[in-house]
Amino acid sequence: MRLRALILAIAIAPFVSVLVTPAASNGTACANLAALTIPNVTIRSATAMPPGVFTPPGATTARLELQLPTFCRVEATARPTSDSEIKFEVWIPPAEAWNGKFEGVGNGGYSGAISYPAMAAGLRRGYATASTDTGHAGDDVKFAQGHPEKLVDWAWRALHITTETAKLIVRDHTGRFAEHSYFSGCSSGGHEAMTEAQRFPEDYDGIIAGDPANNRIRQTFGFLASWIATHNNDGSPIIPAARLPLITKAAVEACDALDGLKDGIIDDPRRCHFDPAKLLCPSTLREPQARPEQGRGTTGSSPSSKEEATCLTQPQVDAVKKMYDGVKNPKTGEQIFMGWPRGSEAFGDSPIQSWRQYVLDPQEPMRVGFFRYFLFHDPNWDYRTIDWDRDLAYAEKKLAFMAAVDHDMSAFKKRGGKLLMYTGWSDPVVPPQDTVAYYDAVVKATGGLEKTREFFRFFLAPGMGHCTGGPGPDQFDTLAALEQWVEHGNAPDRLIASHTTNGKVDRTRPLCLYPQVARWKGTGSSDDAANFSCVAEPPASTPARKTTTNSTR
Ligand SMILES: [Ca+2]
Repeated sequence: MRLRALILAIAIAPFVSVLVTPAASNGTACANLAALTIPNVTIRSATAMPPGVFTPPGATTARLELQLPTFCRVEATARPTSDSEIKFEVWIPPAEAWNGKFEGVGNGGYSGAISYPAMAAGLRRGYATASTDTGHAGDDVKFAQGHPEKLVDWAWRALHITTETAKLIVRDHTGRFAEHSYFSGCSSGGHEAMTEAQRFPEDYDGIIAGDPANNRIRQTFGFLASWIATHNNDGSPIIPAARLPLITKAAVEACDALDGLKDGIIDDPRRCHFDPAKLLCPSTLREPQARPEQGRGTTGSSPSSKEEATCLTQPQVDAVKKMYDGVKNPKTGEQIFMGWPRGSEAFGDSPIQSWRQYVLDPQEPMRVGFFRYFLFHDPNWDYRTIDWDRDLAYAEKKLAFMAAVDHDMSAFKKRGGKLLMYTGWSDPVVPPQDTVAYYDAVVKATGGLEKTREFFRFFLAPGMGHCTGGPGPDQFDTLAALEQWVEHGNAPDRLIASHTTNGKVDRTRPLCLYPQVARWKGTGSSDDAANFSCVAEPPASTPARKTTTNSTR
C-alpha cells in the first residue's frame, strides 16, 4: 500500500519525486554483498529474493513454508574462534518497504536453528532482521562435548556477533544504519534478551524478553530435581501423564474464584494453595489403618483402576507436591529453584502444555547433558549422585557465563534502552515465580519500582503457558508496544491480550503492569478487556461470579 502511494505521488508530481523517495538505496546491490570483507565473517550467499513461498532449509513439511515479500537474503558464517562456526542470516526489505529499523530475533531450547518464522514476521512488518543458529546444529546439548568455545557461542557470543554484523550488512546494503534496533525472543530467546541487555547494552534500543530462561544454571538443577522427584528408581514416571489434567482441573476449581471471577483461570498461582492430597484415593486413605506397618509413599497397594482415573496414590501426591515446592539446598535451606505453578500441570493436549515435555516424558532428567558435557565432563555421570550444595556452587562458578541473572541493569538504563518482559502464569517450562523473583531483585537493585519502570516493565499473563497457549489470553503485540515506548516515549501500562478458539477471538483481557492485576469492573462481559481495570490490590472480598460466556475451555 505504501508502495502504491509512492508511485502515485511520483506520477502526479514527477519533479518533486526526489523529495518523496528518500528511502532510495545508496548502498551496495544485494548480490554484491557477497564481496563484503568483514573480519572473521564469510558471506556464503547474497541473493535478491522474488516474492513468494520461501522454504526454510531443512524444512520437511509444507507447514513450514513461508509466504514472503521480496527481500535481500544474506547467508553468512562467523568464526570468532577456531572452534566456532556461527551461521546466521540477514534479511533486508527493499528500500521502499523498509521501515528503517532492525530486529534481531531469538531462539528456542538449545537452538541450533535459525528462527525463520520469526524473521518472516519481522520482514513482513518492514524490518531488516537477523537470526543465528547460535553456533551449532540441533537441540542436543552434546554439541558442546569437547567444544567449550561452542558453549560460549551458544551462551552469548553468537547473538552478539550476529547483531553487530547484521547491522553492518544492513548499512552496506541500504546505505544507512537502522534508526532503531529491537530484539524479540521467548524462552531461550528470553534468556538471550536478558543476556543482551546485561552484557551488550548498546546492541539494542528496545528488548522483548518472553518467559525468559535466563536463570539457566538453576533451571537445569530444577529439571534434575523435578525428574528425580517424579520418577521411580527404574526410570518410570510416578505420575501417569493421563492423570495430569485431573490435577489441573482440581487446582483450578479450588483457586479460580480467588480473584473474584470464575473464568477458568487462576489469576495468581502464588495465592493458590491447592493441596493435591485432596485427590488422594479413598482406598489409599484407608491404607494406614489396614496396614499401619507400611510407610507413606511405600505402600504396595494399588487403588482399583476405576479409582485411579479420578484420584491419586500417595506417591503421586508426594511427587506433585515436590513439583510445586521446587528444590531447596538441603544443607542451607536456600531455595535453589522455584517449583512449577498450580495450573501448569496439564492445560492443553501437546506435551509442552503440561509437565510432560520437560519433566515426565524424558527417559532421563531433561538437559542432563548440562552436567555430563558442560560441567563434569563425564558422559557416565550418574544424576542420582548430585550434591545440591557443592555441585551448584561449582556450576555457578564454572559456567557463570551461561546465565543472565545480573540484577544491575544500570548500563542498559543509562544508554536509554527499554526492556519489556512478559511471562505466562501457567508456564510448565520456565517457572514464572522465578521470573517474578528476578524482576523484584532488579527493582531492589535499581532503587524502587518507579525507577525500574522507567526502562524495564514486566507483564504477567494469567493462564498462559510457555510463551503461548493455555486458557488465558496469550496473543499480544509486544513489538508495537515497545516501538511506542522507544520511539515516542509512550511507556506501556497494559497490553491487550486475546484468546482464540478455532481461529476466533473469544476473550480479551488487559495484561497489567506488574505488580498490578486485572480486575473485572462488575458490569459487562468478562470476556471483554474494556470491562477490566488494572488495580494495585485485589478487592478484599468480591463475591465470585460466573462469566457471561463459557468459562471452561
Ligand atoms: Ca479466576
